[in-house]
Amino acid sequence: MSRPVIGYEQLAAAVRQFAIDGELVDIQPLQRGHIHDTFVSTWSTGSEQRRYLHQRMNDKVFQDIPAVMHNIETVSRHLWRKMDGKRTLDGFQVLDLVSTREDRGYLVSDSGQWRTYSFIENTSSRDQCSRPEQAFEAARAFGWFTSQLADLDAGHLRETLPKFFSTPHRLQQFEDALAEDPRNRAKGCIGEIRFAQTRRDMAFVIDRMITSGEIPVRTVHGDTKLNNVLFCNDTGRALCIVDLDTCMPGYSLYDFGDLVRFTAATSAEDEQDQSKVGTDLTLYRQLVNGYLEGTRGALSDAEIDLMPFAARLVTYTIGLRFLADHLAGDVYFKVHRPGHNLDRARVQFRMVEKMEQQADEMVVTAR
Ligand code: GN1
Ligand code: MG
Repeated sequence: MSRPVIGYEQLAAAVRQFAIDGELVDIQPLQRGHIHDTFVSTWSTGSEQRRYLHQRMNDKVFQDIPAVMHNIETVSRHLWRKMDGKRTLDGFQVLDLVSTREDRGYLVSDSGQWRTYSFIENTSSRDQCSRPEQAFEAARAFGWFTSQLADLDAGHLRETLPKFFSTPHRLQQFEDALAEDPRNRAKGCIGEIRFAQTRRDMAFVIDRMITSGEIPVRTVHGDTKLNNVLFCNDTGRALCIVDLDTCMPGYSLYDFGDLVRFTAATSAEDEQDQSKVGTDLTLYRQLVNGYLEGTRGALSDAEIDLMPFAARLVTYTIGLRFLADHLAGDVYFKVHRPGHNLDRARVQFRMVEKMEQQADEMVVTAR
């Protein structure tokens, strides 16, 4: 989904509305995510320079921005309260939302709806692991995040994107897009459509277990890509979880499954060379161990047993979303080349296939 480009003056006008001291020195775009437009600004107060991260939120995707910001503020407040004035909690930092000069949590302006965070310095994010311990660290961080939110009443959070985590819902969206086929693209992806259809039974497993009470509803992060973890440049450890857009009631294994989908992948999410696609089992084991460590005994035996299944299910689910968006004409995810969403869908489905073959090696025995 492409959005209007924005000129420097408009950008500067928006960021100046936030309660930031000093003089604006520079604003640079930051390429991250498929949804929002992100920028980093630098401000000078005499000898010191500070940076801030600004996002123009995508209000086509998130049609209820007040609800999104309510969730982010609720989750952040919950974590800040636990920090009790300290800079870190169990070694993790928490995102610091900067208010507008009118003391609002976000800005509504002619150029869009904006939010701002203090930039967390001396950290980096990555799309791939350069060392297996990074997978452990990322999973530990997301597990920790879930365990810290376990005592937050999920009823306080709004469902900003209805049925976001529901695979049956994603299957329905895919089937609707296929039935309509507005761009006449179905004929170009028969193999992927077949793949999606032959695995449809898998879609209903988790929903059934939630309904029967076999697994609980928990507040989840909802977008546990490796690049949503900031690593400390000095220690190499995970320092901060970012992108709280999809913090909503869900099932915790969604987070674990999405971690595997992205972090244990042997290729990029949009790799065009199918021979590179797969799941790295060393990284997978690190993710399992890190997630168990981070959740600190909070997961039930049933949830732990489902970890390999969740990896396949979430990968399949995101594949359905990419394929549905390709069929619908690229209306949701940003695309940077023709067929981009189809490439992404292909990678997800190939990973599912590989994980089906690796099922025995993915069983979790540790508790
Ligand atoms: C989107 O924009 P980004 O990268 O934070 C999407 C996630 C998908 C992900 C796939 C709100 O996240 O659900 O898993 O792309 N976010 C939304 O890469 O739909
Ligand atoms: Mg996101």
